[in-house]
Amino acid sequence: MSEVNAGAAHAGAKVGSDFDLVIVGAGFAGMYMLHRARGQGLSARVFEAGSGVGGTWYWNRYPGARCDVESMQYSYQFSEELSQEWEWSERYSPQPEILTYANHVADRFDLRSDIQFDTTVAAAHFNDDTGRWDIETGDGGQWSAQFVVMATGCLSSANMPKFEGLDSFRGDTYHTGHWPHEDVDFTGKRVGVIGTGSSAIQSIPIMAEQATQLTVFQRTPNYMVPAHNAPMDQAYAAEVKSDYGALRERARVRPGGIDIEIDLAPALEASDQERRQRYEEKWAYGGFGFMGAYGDLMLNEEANDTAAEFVRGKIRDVVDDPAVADLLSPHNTFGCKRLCVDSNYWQTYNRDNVSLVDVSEKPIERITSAGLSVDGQEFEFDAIVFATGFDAMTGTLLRIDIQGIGGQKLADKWAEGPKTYLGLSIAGFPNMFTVTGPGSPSVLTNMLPSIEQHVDWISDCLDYMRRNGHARITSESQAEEDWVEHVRDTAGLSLRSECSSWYVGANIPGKPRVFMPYMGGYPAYLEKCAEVVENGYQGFALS
Ligand code: N01
Repeated sequence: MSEVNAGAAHAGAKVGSDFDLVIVGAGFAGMYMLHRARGQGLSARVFEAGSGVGGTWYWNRYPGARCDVESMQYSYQFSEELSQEWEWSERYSPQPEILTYANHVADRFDLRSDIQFDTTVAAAHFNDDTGRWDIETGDGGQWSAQFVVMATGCLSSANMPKFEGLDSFRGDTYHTGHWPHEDVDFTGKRVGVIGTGSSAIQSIPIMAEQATQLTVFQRTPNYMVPAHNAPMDQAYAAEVKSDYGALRERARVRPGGIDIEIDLAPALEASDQERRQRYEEKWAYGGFGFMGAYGDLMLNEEANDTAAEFVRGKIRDVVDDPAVADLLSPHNTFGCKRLCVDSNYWQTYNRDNVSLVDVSEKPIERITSAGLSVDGQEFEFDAIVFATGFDAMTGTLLRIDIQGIGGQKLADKWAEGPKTYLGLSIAGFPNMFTVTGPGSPSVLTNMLPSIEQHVDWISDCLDYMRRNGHARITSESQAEEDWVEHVRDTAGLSLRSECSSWYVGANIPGKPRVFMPYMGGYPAYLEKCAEVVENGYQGFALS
């Protein structure tokens, strides 16, 4: 490991500085990685494309953006003081509050001095001669580091479909994943929204309250469960804080790393009445806990249908116009695309100023100067909101020119889909780690604990290397292949891998269809990561 270059370890250092560690991204992963690296006496520099910390919460500022994991669970756990002092104001935190939290963490742990903002990483090449990474930033900066940690996030490359005529539109355009920092007011405007995923369902009810007319273009309807958001129950918050460790421990043994009740009993063994009652209870409580109603919802089509039909019934109950209710009703597998957690989404379609256009069979033909056209009909807008999601999990990594040993391009290696060992490391790309990379449970879990687990694993690994005099670590090809196969086999066991979701890259034309996150569950994954370490970094070559 190179000597700490203390003089270079400050933002504003001259081009050509060397670091022990370069971290790409200053979201929750990059910030914690920096904190751990400093604790180990490593010189580290974070490069961040945005002008501030927070990652996904920095960019996704659309109206109504909030976390769909409950506030008491969506926070760092590495500092008990931080956990105790921070107070969340709502059951589900709104984006501005999470961003304030991220900024508080950056200040509290004095992280900013080693974060270089407004800087993209254009290239990272492993230098076979020096055994270090040569890194080029978008501003032409050249840097060298022994280790690189890609803390680039799973949903950080916005997907803007290539609509014909896009540049001809005279009004304003917005992407939910790149929302402006200043307030956007749709009062008195005719607004078109493309997409009905989580970002759309959170923003549509708020935009509908402002716009004169809001028209939603829906390709695939989605299943929702209600959030029932409310001001934080202070008694509950105090109870959690009195033993935060117990909550974290309960979460660790859940498949999604979230403390929710899960009943493993099969849905089909219950009577219709029992099932109805169970679903109503879960519905009344709100949130992802609905998925824990029965153990076989994602394993058995027939069991899944019972939940799907229950939700369709809720749509019929809420939406006044039966034709609109029908259009809003999904008929694919419940929970196959990521479940949305909503606040008044379906109710919004009862408003006179909101309409729904089905583009499942007749897609949007083109964007025009005045709006857009579908099936020969032109819709005129003052603004169009693209709630069209992300090139998930691999998009951001592949936008960087990453080259490993012998100049092998990551884009070539992943031409048929991402291949990693544990979602942490890529064979042929030594001393590079990916936080919540493809092949790890990541997006199927509560992201913050998953991020911390990866960062802790990486930090412990760097410490182990230093103690044992190792300069290089790389995953072995066979270990990687075995893991990729295991990830694929595990995905095949669940109904989740069957539909056309961003989990399988189906939203990006030409992207290979591979179920990217690890479906074996958070506890099994934690066990595997620990076992690899216990066996002397099994599956890794250290030298
Ligand atoms: O993106 P999406 P998102 N013509 O990909 C449609 C996380 N998240 O930003 O389903 C017409 O889900 C597309 O249609 P289809 C969460 O993990 C978390 O909403 O492909 N429509 C779909 O309806 C989430 O899953 C929170 O047929 C087109 C929509 O655009 C992930 O981010 C909040 C189209 C995209 O939906 C992504 O959510 C928000 C086209 N050409 C997001 N192209 C939390 O609360 C795409 N669409 C933590």
